[in-house]
Amino acid sequence: MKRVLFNVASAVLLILAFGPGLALAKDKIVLGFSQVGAESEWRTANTQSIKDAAAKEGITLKFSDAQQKQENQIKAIRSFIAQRVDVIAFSPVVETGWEPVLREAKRAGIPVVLTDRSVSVKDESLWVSFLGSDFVEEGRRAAKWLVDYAPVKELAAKGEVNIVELQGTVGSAPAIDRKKGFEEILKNQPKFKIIRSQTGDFTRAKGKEVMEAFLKAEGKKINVLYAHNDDMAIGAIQAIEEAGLKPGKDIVIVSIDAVKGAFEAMIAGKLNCSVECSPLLGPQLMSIVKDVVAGKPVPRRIVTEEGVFPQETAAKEFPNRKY
Ligand code: GYE
Repeated sequence: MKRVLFNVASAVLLILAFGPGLALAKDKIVLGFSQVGAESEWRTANTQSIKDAAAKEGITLKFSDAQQKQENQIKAIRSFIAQRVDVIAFSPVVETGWEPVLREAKRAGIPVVLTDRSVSVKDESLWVSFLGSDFVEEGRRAAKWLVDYAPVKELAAKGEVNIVELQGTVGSAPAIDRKKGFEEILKNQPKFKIIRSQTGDFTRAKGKEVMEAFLKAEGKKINVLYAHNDDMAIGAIQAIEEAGLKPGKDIVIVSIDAVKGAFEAMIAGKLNCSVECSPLLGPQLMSIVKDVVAGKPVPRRIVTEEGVFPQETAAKEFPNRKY
């Protein structure tokens, strides 16, 4: 009897000593993350934030870069399902076309968290939480800044303000919403006209190429450039300079993201304003992932907090920027 008791006691001790460790090893959360690509400074910072936060939280991250292609994201998500990861998170390149693959994830019992960009699906039970910015509000902020900017006000007092718009990736949430928010404010401003609008796919190279075409078609008529992200604005700045014009002066430029490259352009006087969109979503994403795995309720929508940075604030703010 004594011996039996002794054995039981040592078994309990063994479990106490190694149990939690064993449990931890087994319970290490596996997160499958499908990223849009590496199209912009914003995206690179976003990827870094996710990788750093996963490492910090001891979450095993399976990371996949879709090179801006929806089909690659669908493949990645299917492979995460096959590997039976604990949670799938992704930043959907476009809004539509996700039902089939999200249904597969649901059937496999794997919760899906949306980060940065949202999807448009009828069945809202296909995802558990969406963490990211309010892109419509960013568009509104860009337009509000523009109509209040003194040199533009002067222009509007004299005549029309001709705007060209560089849109983000066709069908993506930020391109759709940033256009919508901007137009919503300008609707009440009859002097402000969007004379050309085309996609530059959120990249510098495309932003430059499309701006060249705008300049060829409209030349000196262009008063303002609204770019859906800083990278396209930076590409366009090159095109404007090559056309012999002064970016930030001959053409007023407002864009979105507020990445370091935008601050450098503002300090150089070539960009007039950048509306902030934070890519540092990693820490919040990991906390949602942990809660989902623990069966805790998570908010359906978490909106990132952001500001607006006009050129005159750039030099002071630059040292504080983290991306
Ligand atoms: O503004 C742009 C990036 O989805 C918010 O994607 C993101 C956008 C960001 O390529 O630079």
